[in-house]
Amino acid sequence: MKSKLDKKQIAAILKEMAVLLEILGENPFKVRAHENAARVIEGLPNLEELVARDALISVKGIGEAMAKKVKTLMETGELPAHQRLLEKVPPGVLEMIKIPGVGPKKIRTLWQELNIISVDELEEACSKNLLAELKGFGKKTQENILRNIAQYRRFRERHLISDALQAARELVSALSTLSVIERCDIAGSLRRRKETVKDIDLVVSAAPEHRNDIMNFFVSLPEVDSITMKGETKSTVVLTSGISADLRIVSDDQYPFLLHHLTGSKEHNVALRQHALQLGLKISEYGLFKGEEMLPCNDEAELFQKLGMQYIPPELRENMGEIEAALAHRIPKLIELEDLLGIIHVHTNWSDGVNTIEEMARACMERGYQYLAISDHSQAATYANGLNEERIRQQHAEIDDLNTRLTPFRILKSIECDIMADGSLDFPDEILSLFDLVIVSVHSRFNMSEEEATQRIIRAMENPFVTILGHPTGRLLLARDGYPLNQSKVIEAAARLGVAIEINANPHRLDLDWRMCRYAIQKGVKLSINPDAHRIEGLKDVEYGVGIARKGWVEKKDVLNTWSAEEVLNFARNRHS
Ligand code: DGT
Ligand code: CA
Ligand code: ZN
Repeated sequence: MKSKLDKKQIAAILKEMAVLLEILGENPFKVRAHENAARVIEGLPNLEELVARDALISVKGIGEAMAKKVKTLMETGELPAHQRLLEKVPPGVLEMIKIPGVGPKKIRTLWQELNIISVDELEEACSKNLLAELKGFGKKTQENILRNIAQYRRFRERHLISDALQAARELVSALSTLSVIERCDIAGSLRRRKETVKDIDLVVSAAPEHRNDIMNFFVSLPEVDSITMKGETKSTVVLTSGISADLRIVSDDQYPFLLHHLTGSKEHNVALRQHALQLGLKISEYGLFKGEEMLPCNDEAELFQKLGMQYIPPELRENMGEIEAALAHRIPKLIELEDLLGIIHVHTNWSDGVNTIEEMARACMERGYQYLAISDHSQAATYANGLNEERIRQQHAEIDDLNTRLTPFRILKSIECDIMADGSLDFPDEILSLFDLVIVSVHSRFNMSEEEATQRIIRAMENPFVTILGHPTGRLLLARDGYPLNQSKVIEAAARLGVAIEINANPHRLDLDWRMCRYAIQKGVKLSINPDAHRIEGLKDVEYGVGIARKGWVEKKDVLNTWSAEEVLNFARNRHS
């Protein structure tokens, strides 16, 4: 049987049940049973196998009833007991759990005492000072909650690129079934591959007589939840995913200008218009004009050409020097997805991943890669079932065996080694020397000063067995800012020490940030575009990492995993031999 949910998803449902039970004021033992089970399950390396053998009950912390629940979740993807709880608690009440500082007990009080059933109502109550006198709250808590609601809103207004890109591509492929549509593209920040986006901007060209039909088709697509605005040339809808999408329709001769305008960024547009004015030209979303005369362009490339400059790839359009570079014909040839020869940094079921080493390796082979570096967690990461020395040796034996069977494909032995609070590493050098390459990352003690955190990371990179610094800032997009870090100093140290820096391509991270990538490559630091995949599907995330790299002006030569396995091995060895 293939599980419908992975262990993270199952644990998330159990955690949510614990929260719901506590909000409902149920037996604390029942609450704790769900919390414990969630924690235990997250750490199990072989959940699927245990369930298949009906052996989950033998695991400490899992009772008979809980084992049944987990089995049902695996087999069906849902659980009646969970559904029943959801019916008892209004969605807005549960949503309040997302506000830091607001736990289940507080939510229960707010709901029971003040009848608050949404984040909006909670905010209103705070501004009316209603929480100041409430038992278990007080003035300070009230202020905290207000601040945290503001931050929650700020995050919620934007979306991860992965969610938006998938939704936008589905809309484009639906629209593309209409034969009356001549051209159709994604524009806006999504086309520029910003790390998060406010909305989806789509552009279509078609003859005027077809506009109505196209708009009717667009607003009645199954993924549309509500229509914000419907007009003949512009409509806005909200998708069921909560992302809002704009569609603009123009005639085909105006298409390149509207596409360019809506791709932005606003700052790029303003600067480009400025440049056009110097040539006696005017650009707008409607066209390129010399006086009253319109200068036709077939596509964006021709538009840039008529402005006397090189084509500027969308990712660079942030008014960060791209216009000057295009005028001087110095736009670099940016890295492309096809340039990646190997995958570095994936987790397997040896630590907190879902798939086996062999499954991950075969998935990479099918996708045309030449090598895969397995980087499971190290022993300090107990929550993620990190590997100790003994398990490392066992894992290496398995990799050696697979390598003889899968050749010429190559599995590299790697580890995502925790950086301890003082900047030392989770393993001594004798063990680090067993690996082909070592990634080091921070996963604990985020509450350091900038100075301390920076020193901690630099100290870790000084170890000669370190090959790559993983997700340098530790940020989680739309959820958590990174620890304060002097990124310039870290980059300068990486350059001096010959350590590569990861562009963690997981859409929740995209860390190193693109704004710093450019500084890194200027300093000669190699970047590594890594999916940090915890399951096969995660491998595709490298696409987002490539987008971020392109935004950072990164070329093929700057990226470690555009090299052959042998070259990557040499890079790692050169640091300590
Ligand atoms: P977002 O949606 O916040 O992630 O970022 P964008 O860049 O997609 O922004 P959006 O959706 O508000 O507008 C799409 C594009 O339209 C934007 O990149 C450039 C263009 N645009 C919007 N407002 C202005 C403006 O006031 N002046 C100029 N020149 N262009 C604008
Ligand atoms: Ca947008
Ligand atoms: Zn990590």
